Amino acid sequence: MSMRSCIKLIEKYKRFLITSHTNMEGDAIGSELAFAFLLRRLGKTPLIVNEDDIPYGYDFLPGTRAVTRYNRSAGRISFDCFVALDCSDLHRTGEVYRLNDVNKPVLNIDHHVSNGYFGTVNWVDPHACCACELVWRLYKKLRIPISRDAALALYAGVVTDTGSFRYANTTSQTHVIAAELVATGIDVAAVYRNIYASIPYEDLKLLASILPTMRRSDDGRIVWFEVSKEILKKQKKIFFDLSENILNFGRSLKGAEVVILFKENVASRGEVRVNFRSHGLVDVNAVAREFGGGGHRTASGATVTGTLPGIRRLVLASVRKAFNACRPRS
Ligand SMILES: [Mn+2]
Repeated sequence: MSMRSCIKLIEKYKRFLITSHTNMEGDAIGSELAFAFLLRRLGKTPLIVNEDDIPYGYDFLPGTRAVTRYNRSAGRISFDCFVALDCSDLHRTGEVYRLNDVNKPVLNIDHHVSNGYFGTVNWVDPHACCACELVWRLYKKLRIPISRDAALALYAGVVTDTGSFRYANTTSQTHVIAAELVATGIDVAAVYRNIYASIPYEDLKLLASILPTMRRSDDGRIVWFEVSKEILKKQKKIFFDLSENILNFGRSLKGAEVVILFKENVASRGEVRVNFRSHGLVDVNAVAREFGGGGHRTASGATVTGTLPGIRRLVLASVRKAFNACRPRS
């Protein structure tokens, strides 16, 4: 199924409940907002409901104030169509998918190669650099002019999912989209400043305390960090995207191919979030899948039950195995 079935669904219904994944970032919030702007232009009624708050650094995006947080005890929200953006499966929405126990049609718009095709209509394109690219294509197809507000939201998604045009998912098309968005007059430097250059002092100190946990394999190709419950408990509220920042440090290390972050879950006992980044040689989506997770070839994650040392052993063994399955580099 494709964009065509997606458009048919949009045309058919009036009220849309839009959501994305937990641990929101630029692509999640950007695609939601831009999609909601598009629906409004079509005379539809969109409502964005998320499990999490708007992530730190993104509240400058127009429209974020109208975003609702999921509330189990709230009254029923009536809608005709449930839209999941940037979600590989429905459980990535947290509890929000429960709002659709009324069994309304589900529109699944995503770019994760691990997408489970859970929708009534599935528009999944792993070649898209981000979910925002798909929403941008909708604007083009429907010939809807991209307002500056929509451009800002889309640009935030493009920038964050491509690592500011540095990752392997950056294509000439990515730059074509970016050029068009910038031409609407958005303030590119302000986007950077808001998303990347506004880390609270305490958060940067926390990051500094985690960096010494860095270890690497003998050949230097696997690098990992560990965040214990104790470290996280010391600082109740963390505003910036701690995981992304740690992983970026690992990724910048010479010789590193795969970077792993092990983070103990503060809320639930014996659960560890494992995030993977790869420069492309190793498919970390496949590795994450072994542990019940998924994502992209170069960025993925899984939530694993067990102790941190035990999980570390299993995960490192699996990554080593993945290296052995790769062709040796010439
Ligand atoms: Mn994305």
